[in-house]
Amino acid sequence: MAYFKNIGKIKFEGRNSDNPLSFKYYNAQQIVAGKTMAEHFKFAVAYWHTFCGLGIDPFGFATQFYPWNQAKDFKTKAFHKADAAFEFLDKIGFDYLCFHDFDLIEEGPTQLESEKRLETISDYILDHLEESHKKVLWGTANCFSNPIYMNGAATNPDFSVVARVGAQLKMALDITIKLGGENYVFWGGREGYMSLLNTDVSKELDHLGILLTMAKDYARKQGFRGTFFIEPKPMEPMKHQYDFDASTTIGFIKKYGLEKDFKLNIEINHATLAQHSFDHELAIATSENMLGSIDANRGDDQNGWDTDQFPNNINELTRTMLIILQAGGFQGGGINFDAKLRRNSTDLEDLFHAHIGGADVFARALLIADSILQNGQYQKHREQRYASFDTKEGRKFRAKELVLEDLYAIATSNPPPKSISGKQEMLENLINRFI
Ligand code: XUL
Ligand code: CO
Repeated sequence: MAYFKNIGKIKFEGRNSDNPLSFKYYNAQQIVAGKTMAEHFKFAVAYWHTFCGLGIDPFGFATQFYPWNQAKDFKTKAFHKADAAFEFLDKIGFDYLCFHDFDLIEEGPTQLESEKRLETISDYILDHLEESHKKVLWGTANCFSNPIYMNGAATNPDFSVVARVGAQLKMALDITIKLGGENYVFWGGREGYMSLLNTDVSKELDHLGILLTMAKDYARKQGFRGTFFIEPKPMEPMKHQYDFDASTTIGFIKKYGLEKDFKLNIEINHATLAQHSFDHELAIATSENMLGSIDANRGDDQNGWDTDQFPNNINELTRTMLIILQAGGFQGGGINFDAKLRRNSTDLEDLFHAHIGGADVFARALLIADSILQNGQYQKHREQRYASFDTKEGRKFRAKELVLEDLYAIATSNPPPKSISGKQEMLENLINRFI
């Protein structure tokens, strides 16, 4: 069945086109900095927001009555959703999907029943994938919606729940591998606490480390060669989540010896919830060679919630594309639009406007960042700022060949340091000149 009957394949028409259902900047096959735009971005559609979303918020019922969600029985609904997903991917022209296990089909009353259901729907999705040549950027397990996880999933104080998480992770890994998933994500929505009064933080963090190690070992045994990503978020739904931000998560990954297999999936709106800028999180991740993938969206400047709006800030994304380009791209991942329509955007074509806008703003940011890097003033300024470490003594310091007494000797035998401008405004102007 076709769901988006009045919409054809979205084409690149350039910035002068008046057609809202066309790309103005995203031209999949256009080469920028040695790669096509499609290769730079690996855009993915988030199954949960785009095909499962209903427009519910804490104060209101569903507003988005998509035709693929109307069947009464869960199986038909799952098949319809899959049809809609592949029609959408074909028309928007992105190569990838991301999903949680229970986005694909409604969770069953028992683990075994859920497994049976997922077996059926994944057979159907596999056929779609093979036919369309579309791919799975990453899969994940929803270990946060079911009430059994209200006290935590891997960090639950009850071992029987931890075992249940293990069973669900095994199932989600099996499905991701079956569907050729290129990566696997862990987002710890319930891994944290509501109150420290009832929480043993040290035990809980250990349990999380042990479970992630088990999941990695199992997937490797099954031949999974992709990368595991942890997606940091500081709070929501818990008061405090353990994977607070990039720095905290990198520390966790290293503490549990997972750095060979795990990288980060950085989400824009999670960065802002942690009171960071997105480029801050990317700079921290790339400084450790840990930028695996990103979840693209944006928050709201005034209220600070996880509003998951589609990205549209060209200045912010130019700064982030500068970091991503200089890092040589992502470690295995791409750009997943973990974003949803506002609940009063109720037309089917709004799904297209949202994804078109997201792809265009990234494409435009890529073109701008590439011109900035080709111009070279930006890199030159940053290099010059650290030029003193290229002197004989500066080099020795970086090579750890000096002791504190050497610094004392250098400092006392030289004139006092001069004041050197950081030139922030000049650099801000440089970025704006290219925008
Ligand atoms: C929640 C969030 C999740 C993860 C996958 O804020 O971002 O959708 O991306 O579980
Ligand atoms: Co996300």
